[in-house]
Amino acid sequence: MADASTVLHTYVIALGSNQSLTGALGPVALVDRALDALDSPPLSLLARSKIIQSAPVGPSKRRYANAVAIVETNLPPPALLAHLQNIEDRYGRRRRRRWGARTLDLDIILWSGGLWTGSNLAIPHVAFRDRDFVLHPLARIAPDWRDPVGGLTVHQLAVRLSRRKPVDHRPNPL
Ligand code: PH2
Ligand code: MG
Ligand code: MG
Repeated sequence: MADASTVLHTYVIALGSNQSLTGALGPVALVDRALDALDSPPLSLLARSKIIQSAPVGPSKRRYANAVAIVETNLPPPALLAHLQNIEDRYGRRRRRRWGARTLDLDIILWSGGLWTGSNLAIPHVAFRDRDFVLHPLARIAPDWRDPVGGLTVHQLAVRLSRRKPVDHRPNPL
């Protein structure tokens, strides 16, 4: 039987940044560096999207640079999470407020193994079906990858999200 370290896993990773680390390392450069880190052992980069700029979702005011990547590795989900947090830390990530501005955010979105539920990790990522900055770049590089929960492809999820009515932010009159 193959031991755990020889099993190859494939993952979708979402990258985001909306804070500079230094004058020369702004959000786009940080996402670009992170893409290099996702192509260094024990990871290899199978595909990547372009880097896009997106309006912030949540309380932070600054625009984001976002991208998605597909990586192959022998790391199972908890070990990959630790590895990604290590890369975030290397690029100056400070864990303060939830959804606060961040120099680098690396989120596991999908996994070739399907579902994973742990105390600090859930795959698929709980919010990815609502995030155009994840679904639209991902639909360009992995349109046929299926959400193991609802069974829709990434392409179908992206189309569904762009058809959905924008949220009405006016106060409720009642
Ligand atoms: N990440 C968040 C919260 N809001 N908005 C955009 N546009 N891009 C992100 O990567 C992002 C966000 C939490 O990680
Ligand atoms: Mg995130
Ligand atoms: Mg994160």
